[in-house]
Amino acid sequence: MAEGTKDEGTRFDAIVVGAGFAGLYMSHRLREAGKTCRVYEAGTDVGGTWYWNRYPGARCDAESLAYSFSFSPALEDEWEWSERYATQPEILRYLGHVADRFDLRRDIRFERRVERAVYDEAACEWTVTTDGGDVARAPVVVMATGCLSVPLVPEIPGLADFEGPKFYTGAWPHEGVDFAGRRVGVIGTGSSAIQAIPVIAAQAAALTVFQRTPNFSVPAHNHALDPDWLADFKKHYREHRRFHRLGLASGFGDLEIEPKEFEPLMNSALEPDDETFDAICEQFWQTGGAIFLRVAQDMMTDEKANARVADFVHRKIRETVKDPETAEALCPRSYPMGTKRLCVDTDYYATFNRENVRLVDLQKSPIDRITATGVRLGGDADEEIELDSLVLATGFDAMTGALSKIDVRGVGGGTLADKWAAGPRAYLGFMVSDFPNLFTITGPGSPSVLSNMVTSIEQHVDLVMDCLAEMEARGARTVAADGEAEEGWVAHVNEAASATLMPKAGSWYLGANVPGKPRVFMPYVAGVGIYRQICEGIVEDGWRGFSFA
Ligand code: N01
Repeated sequence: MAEGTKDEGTRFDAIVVGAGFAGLYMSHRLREAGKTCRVYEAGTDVGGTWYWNRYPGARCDAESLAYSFSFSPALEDEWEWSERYATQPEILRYLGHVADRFDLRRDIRFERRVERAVYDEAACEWTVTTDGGDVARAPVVVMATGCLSVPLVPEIPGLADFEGPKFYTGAWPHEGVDFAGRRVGVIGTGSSAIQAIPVIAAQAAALTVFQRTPNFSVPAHNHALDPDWLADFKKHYREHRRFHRLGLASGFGDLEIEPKEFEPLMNSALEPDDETFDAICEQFWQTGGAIFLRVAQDMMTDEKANARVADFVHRKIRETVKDPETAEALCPRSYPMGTKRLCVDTDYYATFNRENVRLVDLQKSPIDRITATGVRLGGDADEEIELDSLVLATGFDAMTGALSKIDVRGVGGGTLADKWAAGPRAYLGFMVSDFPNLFTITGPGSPSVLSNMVTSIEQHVDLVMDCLAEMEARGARTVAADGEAEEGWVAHVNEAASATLMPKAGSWYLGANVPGKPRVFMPYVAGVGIYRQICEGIVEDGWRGFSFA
């Protein structure tokens, strides 16, 4: 339980849960509008996902000049990003700077995990309680809880028996970990592992990577930002930001090629002859980053087109990884490329050429159990791998995890957990019917994790402020999503996903990584530009689908 002053029935205009990008910007906008606000944050400082994910090699896979706030040109001007893709410590420093610059810390209570939020229909007010004993009331609650903030503990027999240190990438020790001279095992090969593995391999005596499903990864081609280039870029920042908000790239950036060429280069990956096809793919590969998925218009809709691009990546893996068996095991084949989150790496595949690195293909040799001193493989392997340290890069209960952990009770005392028992339902991913005056920043049903999160966060926070202004203009005390509008939106989100290859992988987008979680494709696939236009249309139509009372 946290020390310090407690809120004891204190009333605010709004309560914000979380002090990452979303919570910070939300509290800034509320403050600017003259509203009182309390932010509760479980960590000891600001940062959200960047506070917790401190594993070696952690950096953002959206470009720093795009993955940063756009609301303040002065902030843009004064902050100097040092690299194309910022490291976790640099992003955390940036968020600390934002908190100080806009004097946001005074509204934040740290080391407070929100446990309950209960709506009182008569008073049109929420009561929020924390594990630090705070009780606070506000007409408005904003959930800025993040999409990837609840690390998963995998169900692997014997996990508790391991006697050496265990580290979760999503909750890494703040003091750092020295792997020098140690025999390290990494379980998982998602984005976190793919960033951590090359760095751990360079430190450890031996590294064993336990891979259940190989992931597609493209090179980051990260580099320091040239000060002259940066100064020139900043002259056109507004134009770039407009592109991030409205472009097809889901706000990711891809600054080295935009805004001049943001259309995919191939209408269909099936059209060009082999030489042209390879040359275009190579151009994208050399550019680096998640833009690779835009190499062809039909990349995410046509399985054959996707397979042709995947084959290019398989060839790249085979060219890089010297041991043919390891190279084959690293080639993803069980799902179309991009239907699991594309990873962006620095030297991931080349790391498997190191003498001290071994890949264990769990498809062939599954983990039988974890023992006190290592990992026992079953199947044909029947082998025990001795380990000193274990790294679990096993992912998150994504998008709904953080919200489901809070006991949220809306109209009639109904809980959010019950409402979402068969999968999340939210209007625009922004409000949930029966939960008036409660906003979900980048909630399920919005582009969120398929976009540059900062672009999407700013749009949702601005929409909250517009919604509060509309309430005031109408003299309303409550706003709520209509059940029918919500049903329609959920159907549209599913339909949009079904028109693509996205549901074809057992991904965390679908909740497939969490045993027992209903399989519903959670993010909205159509991109930030289209989503923004839809939201603007709804507002112009007098907030269609929302009821003010
Ligand atoms: O998690 P993941 P992550 N036995 O869920 C494996 C964002 N992010 O933390 O695929 C063995 O992707 C699991 O295997 P499988 C980004 O959006 C961004 O890496 O389920 N293995 C998988 O390989 C990303 O997508 C950045 O078969 C087990 C891995 O663990 C998201 O966070 C950096 C297992 C989990 O991969 C999540 O990434 C990092 C078991 N029992 C993360 N259980 C950047 O901005 C799970 N696995 C760069």
